[in-house]
Amino acid sequence: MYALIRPVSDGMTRCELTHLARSPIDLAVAGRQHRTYADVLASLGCRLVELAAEPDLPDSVFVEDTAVVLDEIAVLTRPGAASRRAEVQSIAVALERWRACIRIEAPGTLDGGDVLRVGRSIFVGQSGRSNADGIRQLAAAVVPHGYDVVPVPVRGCLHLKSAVTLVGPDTLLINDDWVDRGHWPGLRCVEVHPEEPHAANALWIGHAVVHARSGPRTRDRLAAAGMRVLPVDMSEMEKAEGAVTCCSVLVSA
Ligand code: CIR
Repeated sequence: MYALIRPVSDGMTRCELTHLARSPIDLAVAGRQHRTYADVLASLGCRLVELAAEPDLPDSVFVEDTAVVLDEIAVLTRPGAASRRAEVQSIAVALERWRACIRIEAPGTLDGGDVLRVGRSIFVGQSGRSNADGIRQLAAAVVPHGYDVVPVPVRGCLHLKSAVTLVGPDTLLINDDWVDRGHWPGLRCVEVHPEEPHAANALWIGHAVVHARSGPRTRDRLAAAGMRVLPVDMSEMEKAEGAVTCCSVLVSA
């Protein structure tokens, strides 16, 4: 497994914000947190591929939003925030080494943070970032490879994966206030602790779950459900509305 990552941008203090008020981001701390996050991925067997920093692209550490990588192809997104569209080019260059790439074109928009794959089903958040045309283009790209695409309404959060992520082969971590669990009738659900609405974003790799240290009560619930949880400090990314899945694009070799 390769993990594409990109260092924190020197411009991150000018990041996009949708649901949070702006608060000071310590770039030095953000850089250290990102390094630790990368070390955790490496400890789980990921081979790190670090892209060049992009000082003029404030949200460029959040590489997840730029691409959807499947075993068969990669779909390069057209992020919903115009300020983020230039992030895609360098990701495209990196991904073309491993996958045939298809691009989402205007007027479509799609953020990778809205895309949750569960087996051969690809759930896509109908968020402020991913529009109907973007979801239609994604379906046109992946249906020929045997996937089905299921649009999912979300409310109160930035992306589908702010509300729900996969933490095991048949287990979701979910915030029921932001998404309807009825979309996944066959799966077990671990619900976030009510005081930790942002804790539904977790990154499942192999036999471990990477999870933000800001969600200790939810972490207890994951541990009680039998998961090996690796907490990482993400405080500065969280001020930019980022979390653990957003900081990498995973590519199976
Ligand atoms: C944005 O609003 O686009 C960034 N500030 C945060 C993106 C986080 N991405 C993600 O959760 N996939």
